[in-house]
Amino acid sequence: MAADRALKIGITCYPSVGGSGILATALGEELAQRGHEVHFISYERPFRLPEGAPRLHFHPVVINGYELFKYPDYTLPLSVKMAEVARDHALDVLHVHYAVPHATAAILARSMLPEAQRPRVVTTLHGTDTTLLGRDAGYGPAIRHALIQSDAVTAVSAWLRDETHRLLAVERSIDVIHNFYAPKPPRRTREEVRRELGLRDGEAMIVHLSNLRPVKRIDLLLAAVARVEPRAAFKLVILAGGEFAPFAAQVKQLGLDDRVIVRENVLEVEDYLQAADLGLFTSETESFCLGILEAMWFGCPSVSTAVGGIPEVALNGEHGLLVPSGDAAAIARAMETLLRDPAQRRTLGQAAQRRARELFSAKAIVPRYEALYRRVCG
Ligand code: GMT
Repeated sequence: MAADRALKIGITCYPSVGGSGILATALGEELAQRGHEVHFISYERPFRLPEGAPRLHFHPVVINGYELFKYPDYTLPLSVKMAEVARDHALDVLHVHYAVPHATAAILARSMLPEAQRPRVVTTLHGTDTTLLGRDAGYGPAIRHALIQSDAVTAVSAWLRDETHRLLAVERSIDVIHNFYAPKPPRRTREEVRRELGLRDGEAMIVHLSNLRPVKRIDLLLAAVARVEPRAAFKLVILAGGEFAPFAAQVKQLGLDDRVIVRENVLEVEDYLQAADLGLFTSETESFCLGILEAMWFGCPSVSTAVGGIPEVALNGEHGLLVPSGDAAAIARAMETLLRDPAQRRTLGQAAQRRARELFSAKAIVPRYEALYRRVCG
């Protein structure tokens, strides 16, 4: 294959709010901008995927309900659609994000096709596909099989690579390709956003963005914020990619009603990130944590738990503060340190921004995926 021929790449990811789908969508957009033909295959259009962009296509997987099935099946219709798109568009590569069930479907799709039409399968592990489902006896062996059968496997951090080797005992090589972020230009100014949020002069904006799943430990985040003194010094803005209602009672009980502002399903996260002074992430496990990177990009340092791949994203004391997992008191102390010291916040934020641009930009990361595709295509 000519080294610089444009490739035809199928991408499957979860279309809903979540780091793996966000990363896959950004990768697809970047690949299309670089001249490759990109075909997304999923049950819904990924929520950040722009309409009408050149070389960017979407193929929905249609699921029919059958009474016989107590549990609806997605894997088989997905694999049939993958095979169809691979054949009709002569895909070079099927790149699946999040192993379950995408990698299994891709392996099946590949084996349904005659040899000359088979795409190479690249599987990117994002986190709980290894750390949660990989431990599950009902999933682990199928994940392991799909990883062994993939033409290449990548993980979004060295920590996740090592966890995958440890938990799934896959003896194959796993490439580490960290996540990247390519922000859209904010649509409003920092002042406009702060006005919308009712932030007074000198009041710091703490930001948390995630899908609020249990691993994010929103309970711990709120408990830690409730300990921070003085309360008048900050407001916590939660950009919720999931329903916040289950946490409303805790907010009330902690007396945080006037400190916590929630915005659900925000598409323009950049507007809020540019207005933020400090990020807060209290996850109990995290293979990378895109939210930290998104904040870093806007010069906003974070206080976060030192779990999983987070220490690969931000170094403690250099790009933010890392604290032990599960320790509300330590989280609150770290928050107070940075809330009281805008100069330190600025220094950490500037270093964080430099690191994000150097290591975790599209320019740094997308060529690594392109090189990987070319390697597996031979
Ligand atoms: O939310 C998702 O879409 C997947 C989720 C997961 O549980 O695997 O997020 C993971 O992928 C993100 C993108 O690579 C990472 O930034 C997150 O750290 C990671 N989440 C966990 O490991 C818990």
